[in-house]
Amino acid sequence: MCKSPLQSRLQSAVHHKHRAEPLYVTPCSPYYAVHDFGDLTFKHLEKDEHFMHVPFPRTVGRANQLLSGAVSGAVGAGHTCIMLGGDHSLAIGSVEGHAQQCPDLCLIWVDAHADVNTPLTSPSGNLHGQSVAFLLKDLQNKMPEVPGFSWMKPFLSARDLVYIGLRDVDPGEHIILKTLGIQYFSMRDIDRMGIQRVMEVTLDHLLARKRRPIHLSFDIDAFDPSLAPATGTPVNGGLTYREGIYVTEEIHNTGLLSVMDVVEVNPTLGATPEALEATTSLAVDVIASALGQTREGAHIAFPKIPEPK
Ligand code: EXY
Ligand code: MN
Ligand code: MN
Ligand code: MN
Repeated sequence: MCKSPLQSRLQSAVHHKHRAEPLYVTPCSPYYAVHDFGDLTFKHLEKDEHFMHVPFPRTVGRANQLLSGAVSGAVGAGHTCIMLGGDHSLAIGSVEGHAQQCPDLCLIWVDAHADVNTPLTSPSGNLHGQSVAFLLKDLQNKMPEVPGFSWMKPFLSARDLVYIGLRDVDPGEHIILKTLGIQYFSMRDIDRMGIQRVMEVTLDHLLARKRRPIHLSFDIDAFDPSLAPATGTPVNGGLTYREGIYVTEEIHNTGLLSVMDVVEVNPTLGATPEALEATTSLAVDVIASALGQTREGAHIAFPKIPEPK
């Protein structure tokens, strides 16, 4: 099977560090048994007219329905699940499938964008900028019925969601964030508070009442474009490497990571092989640190300092 650059890098990284195969992971410290559930094949539906100015609603809806089943199956079988995108509209199916197994999940959305437009606020119509609106119960009466999505109902409460890394929010999204009282940390907040405090408040907000499964939806465009250039909607002024890895380390340390999406890595948009390699290897580091790779080297037990014979 031909693997994407990200899959190959992940495979060798995970192989090297944990003697395993990707992509669904069952923790059994310090090693992981990893099972690759393979790629999902999505058919482009032929009769799929725009809904308002939203392109391909039925095709995207059907793809998400399939993905939802795959994620639900993986989580139901006891795996920690890593979903590699692909477009961030795939988070609709990923979070929905996760919620089938873990209805009390909470969601951490790391992104330059809020992806919470409804079809009525979206400037582009693109569904990758609307994923969260399909999930939120609190927005239900503001969402039209989009063809292709009748298989799902919104299930997430606004208080169960935190954003990190925002810096390109549409005015219609801003009013949604404020009206629903969603907790978010923009890049300005990160500049002001520091990433350590941001993570403390994030985890406190989501977990203080109850420890519960975390869904981490990580859009690679949360990073600065100098680090992750091979992506569709880069925005200047993003997370540094250290800030991004700190986010995933802290999430790992909760012991509650249940499903992780890594999305918007787009190999076709790497201007050079180096730009592509930089983006994919960053994605690998994000995944590895979310799964417990530490900067201190503590992720593999090394029993004692070897002595010369
Ligand atoms: N907010 C803009 C829109 O809705 O069209 C741009 C969205 C980009 C979404 C990327 C995946 O995070
Ligand atoms: Mn996209
Ligand atoms: Mn996104
Ligand atoms: Mn984004």
